[in-house]
Amino acid sequence: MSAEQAAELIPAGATIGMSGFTGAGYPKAVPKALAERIGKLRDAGLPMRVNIWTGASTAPELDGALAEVDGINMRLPFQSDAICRKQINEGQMQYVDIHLSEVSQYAWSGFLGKLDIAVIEVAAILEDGRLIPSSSIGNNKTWIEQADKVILEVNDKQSLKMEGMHDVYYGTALPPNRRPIMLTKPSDRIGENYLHCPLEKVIAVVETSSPDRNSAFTPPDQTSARIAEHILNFFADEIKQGRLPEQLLPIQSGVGNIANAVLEGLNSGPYKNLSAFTEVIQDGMLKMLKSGTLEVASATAFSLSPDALEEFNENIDFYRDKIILRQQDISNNPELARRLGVIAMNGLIEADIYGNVNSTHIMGTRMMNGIGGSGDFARNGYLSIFMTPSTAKQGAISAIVPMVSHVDHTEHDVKIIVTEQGLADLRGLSPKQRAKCIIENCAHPDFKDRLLDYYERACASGRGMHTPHLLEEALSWHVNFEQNGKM
Ligand code: 0RQ
Repeated sequence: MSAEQAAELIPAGATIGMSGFTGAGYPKAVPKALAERIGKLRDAGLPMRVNIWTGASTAPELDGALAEVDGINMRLPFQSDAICRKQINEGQMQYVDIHLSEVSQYAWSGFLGKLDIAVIEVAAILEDGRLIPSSSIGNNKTWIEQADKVILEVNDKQSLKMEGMHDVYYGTALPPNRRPIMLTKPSDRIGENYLHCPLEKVIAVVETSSPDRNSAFTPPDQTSARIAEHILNFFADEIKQGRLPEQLLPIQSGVGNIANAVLEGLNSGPYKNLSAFTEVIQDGMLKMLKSGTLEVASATAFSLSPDALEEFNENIDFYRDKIILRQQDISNNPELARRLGVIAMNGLIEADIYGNVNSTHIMGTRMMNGIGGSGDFARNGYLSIFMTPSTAKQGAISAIVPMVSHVDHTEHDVKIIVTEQGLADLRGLSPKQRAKCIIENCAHPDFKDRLLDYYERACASGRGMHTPHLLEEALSWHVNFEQNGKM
């Protein structure tokens, strides 16, 4: 049926599980048609809102379109849409930020209430009803299983040649019935190539023909290239010290320009046959697979620029056995991240002198995107690296502050912090040693002396000497920014 007819089947107040992860594999037509319907109802004085669960961020056709008509009551988990962000921060939209590996467990356990409808993009429906997933799997398996009704979007712009690339694991369970997940290297396949959906749940099938929409990456600038260089030097030294094997350990890389620059850096380094156990495959990883730097990449989604998407579609036969897409409770699974010894590399908004990291909140109150998968990997990885430029907003903000205004990753989960200034290796250091190491290596020269001064006065204050702070001053840098536009 048409997207408009399918959208009519969604009742007001419904909770909808949508496919989609970092701009890949999201439904292209039904959310837009639903937004149009909600807009018309709103204009007629009959407001309608729905709750939206996804894998992670989607695209303007989904999050943007629904938010624009004020159609989202509650949204979870990770999102990066500008209109959603505005509504979340103006208090109009409820937003629930959950570790990406845990979302399906929340749904299975009933922590989130009932899921009414799943809207899932697939590449094709086979004669026997099995579904060829599209460019992300995310929470699709869970949404199909948990929802009362399912709407399928079949998108002919998703290459049928992806068949065989996915690995959907049907062995998950809730405690106390959980069994070990028998995956011991990123290349292991433990599931099936297809999603299953009971026919009686399917209330609509909508055909679409529209590619995933992602913007291009900006090429690495000097700052991100310097960050990548510090990380590469660190890896080289760890190999020399015998703390990392020559082929490193499976890498996880967050999304964004800096993460992409690090991948570019790895690609131009001496490495061969690396592996990735990550959630998103972005341009840099495709290049690494092409060059042989990377042998295999396990993830839950693509996040490709238009050029990279074209290159991928033209060369799927080359990539098919080198890429495995899994559901996000497996791609981000803490048991697996710990077992495989993942090297986690993620961005941050600010870190404090003791190594606590804020990845989500601007000035402690305004949501940026959400924690995404960073917590899944940072706590459970073998190495957790957080990277950032040392300043933001043309130097008005220091990424290193006396105390973070919100904590996503505690000092216990943060092993390495890197800025373009340098790299702080925090392993085995006490809080006071960490403070000196972070200020010395990571702070921008414009802020270094003030950070040191804060730390020394905190030490001299005669208060607790394990993690010295001046509580009346600890957040004064943020207050200063809010009042004067500069820290
Ligand atoms: O804003 O573009 O308006 O200038 O934040 O910052 O430096 O471009 O870095 O794109 O890597 O994003 C933490 C947000 C970093 C991201 C975060 C402003 C800065 C800019 C972006 P402008 P950069 P990135 C796998 C892993 C959590 C989820 C995660 C993120 C914008 O990495 O969402 O890791 N992480 N998932 O100007 C005010 C500060 C700021 C600041 C930066 N201190 N104060 N603004 N900015 N620092 C992926 C998934 O899980 C799906």
